[in-house]
Amino acid sequence: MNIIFSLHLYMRSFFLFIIFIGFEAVAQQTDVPSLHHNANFHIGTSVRFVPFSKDTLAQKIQQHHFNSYTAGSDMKMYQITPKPGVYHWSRVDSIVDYAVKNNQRLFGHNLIWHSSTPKWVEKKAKKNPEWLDGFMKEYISTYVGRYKGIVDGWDVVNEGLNTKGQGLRTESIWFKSLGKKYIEKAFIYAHAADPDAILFYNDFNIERDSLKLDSMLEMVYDFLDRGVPISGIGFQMHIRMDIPNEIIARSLKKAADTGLQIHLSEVDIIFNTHDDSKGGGIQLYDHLTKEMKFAQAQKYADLVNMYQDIVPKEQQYGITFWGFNDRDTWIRRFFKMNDWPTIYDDNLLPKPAFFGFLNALKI
Ligand code: 9MR
Repeated sequence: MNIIFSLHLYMRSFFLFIIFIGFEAVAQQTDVPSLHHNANFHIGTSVRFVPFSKDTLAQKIQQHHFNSYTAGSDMKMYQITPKPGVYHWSRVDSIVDYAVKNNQRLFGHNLIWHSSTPKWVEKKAKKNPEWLDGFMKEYISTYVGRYKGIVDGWDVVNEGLNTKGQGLRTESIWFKSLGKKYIEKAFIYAHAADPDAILFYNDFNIERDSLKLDSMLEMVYDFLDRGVPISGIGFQMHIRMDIPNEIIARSLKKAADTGLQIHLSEVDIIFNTHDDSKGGGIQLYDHLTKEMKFAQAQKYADLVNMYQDIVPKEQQYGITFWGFNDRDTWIRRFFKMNDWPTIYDDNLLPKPAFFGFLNALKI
């Protein structure tokens, strides 16, 4: 398979090169083929609704390329229930209107995540750990129930595993209060509220950290054995140029072997590196050269090829970018470093990365 795979990639890079020469000079924001019209699976992006709803150019591009919408933060717990007993639905309702109007699948990100748990919930759970189970049940039932049949799938639990290596994230308030059972309970509550929703476990670095991947798979197989209603695995896929394709391919294969839906849920590709912590960027490259742009195009193409070749069609839930342009990327804000991880540039023009991705799509 390796030789055939490499030959296939080699041929693609040749065609890509020809296409760049033709397109780079003329490409306008939406004067390029639509990604989702050229794909067999959903193509999505995360969106921050507040700046986005006033940004007509970003909307035009988003409507042109994407048929799946993920909220970057607007649907997280700290937005939904900032105070005890209070639910803020109005922004989610506006997002639903936007997605429906533009024929986009709405993906729910996320229900339970240690990082988006409001302070008041943490405080209460510290005093009374058992309270958290009832709260979780009510939160998930109310939220998933309200958008039943509207939100297509949910990241039910996000980043429940340790940042690196084996095991669960034991310092999370959810684990501390309820033990490892909180994960399956979240799936059970979500399934009860909307039996048709596709329910994902979502995490980062599982494409490259084999110990972390194996911990996740152990959990997934245990859930499948015991009938816990999990239906998908989300690979966030925040990758770096130097993460070997062979490692990513092996991880995708292992996950696809579960038979579950596979979502590349937060895709971007950086050149620099970081230590996974806020402000932890390490600036290796401070400007983007033509060679780097083309290498990134190839990496985007490789990713699409691996997804299409390894994940069976009926398990391809889709590919979602974590923001579609370098101007708005979370990478710069979060890691405090410059980088160019996405498919559109700072001026909202398509990059070679865009053409790499597009050209690799098969219909
Ligand atoms: O990109 C998101 C950023 O705008 C938010 O401030 C942050 C906290 O809610 O979350 C970011 O998105 C994260 C996602 O929800 C989970 N995986 C990692 C993403 C980047 O930090």
